[in-house]
Amino acid sequence: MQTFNSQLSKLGVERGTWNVRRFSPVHGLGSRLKFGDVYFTMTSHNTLGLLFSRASCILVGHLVATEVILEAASVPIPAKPTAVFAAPLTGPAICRPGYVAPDCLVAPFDIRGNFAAVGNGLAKPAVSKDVRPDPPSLHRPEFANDGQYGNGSSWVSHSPDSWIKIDLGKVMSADRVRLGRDRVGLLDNHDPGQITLQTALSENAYTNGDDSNDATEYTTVFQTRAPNFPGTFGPGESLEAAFPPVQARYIKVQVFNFAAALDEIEVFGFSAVTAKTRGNQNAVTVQFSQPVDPVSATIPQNYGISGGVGVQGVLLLETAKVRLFTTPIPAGQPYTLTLTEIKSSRNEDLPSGSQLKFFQTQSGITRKEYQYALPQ
Ligand SMILES: [Ca+2]
Ligand SMILES: [Ca+2]
Repeated sequence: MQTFNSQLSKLGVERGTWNVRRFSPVHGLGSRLKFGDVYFTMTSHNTLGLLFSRASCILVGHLVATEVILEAASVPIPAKPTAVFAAPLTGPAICRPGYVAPDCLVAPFDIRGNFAAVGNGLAKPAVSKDVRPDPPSLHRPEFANDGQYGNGSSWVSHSPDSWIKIDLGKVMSADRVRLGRDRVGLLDNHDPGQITLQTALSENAYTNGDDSNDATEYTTVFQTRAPNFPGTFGPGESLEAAFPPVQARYIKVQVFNFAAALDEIEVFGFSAVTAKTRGNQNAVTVQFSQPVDPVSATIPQNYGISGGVGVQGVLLLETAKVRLFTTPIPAGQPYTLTLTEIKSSRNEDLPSGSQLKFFQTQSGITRKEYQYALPQ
């Protein structure tokens, strides 16, 4: 590991990607630092991902720093989370007693296929570095994977660059993590700042406040950076971070901002992601999160469509995408696709009860796909 340790004004920095290992400003949070022609706002004292445009460094504004240590970063390419639909609610939103809406609201949601949800029987309640102490009945680490959305069931950090970890209960093949701030009352504050996701196969101490050995136990699988990601959630927004499938038992989420709020952390593995007709009257294209087993994924009987639509054939379009050839799919109504008995190329099962909703419509379509030959 290459380390720079220098007075800022004398610092010569090579082009590349670096983490700020230690930063000792006389003026604190919010100070601005300029490297070449790229500005960074310092919101914490460590692990800030920086991309330097050239090998120079000057002081800007009132920033006075006494020391900076930079380490070459062994992190993935800056990644961008995708806005996705939140899981559907499965019950009414209720107000935790003693508080008013929208702060108090909690609501259960569909936890099928979600490795992190305690209610699915394996995962353990989340543990965190710290938690906002007030009000304790609305913010707790274990609320980050209790199967309920809403500020009234959230974790809020209590330091910059804090973390929260979830024990999935056993080693799973994970490929996506979904995060949000408030999927019930649509509060739009306490943004996370930049987010780092790490996974581990083992933990020496899965306990609140304990991150001993984490540096050797955990591997980064996803890390956001400006300007790819502004570090904010929109009102009610769910963001999904997808990464190559990784064997993991522990998921660690690090959030950059002080008082960052997460109402739930959801973790997924092999699953069906989207079903779209693409304007085709006799076909549905299904995208999976990982490559599929070409045998089980091309058996028509493993797919069922509501509304009396029959599946007559299945074509493997790509390693993780199939096209179902169907009886006519009348326009103007929603359908539910149910998937069973399908395995990934790594021989993992789809979560039981896997379903996708899709619409057949001829309006607003910007891309249409057709298939002229039925599979043999
Ligand atoms: Ca929750
Ligand atoms: Ca540890």
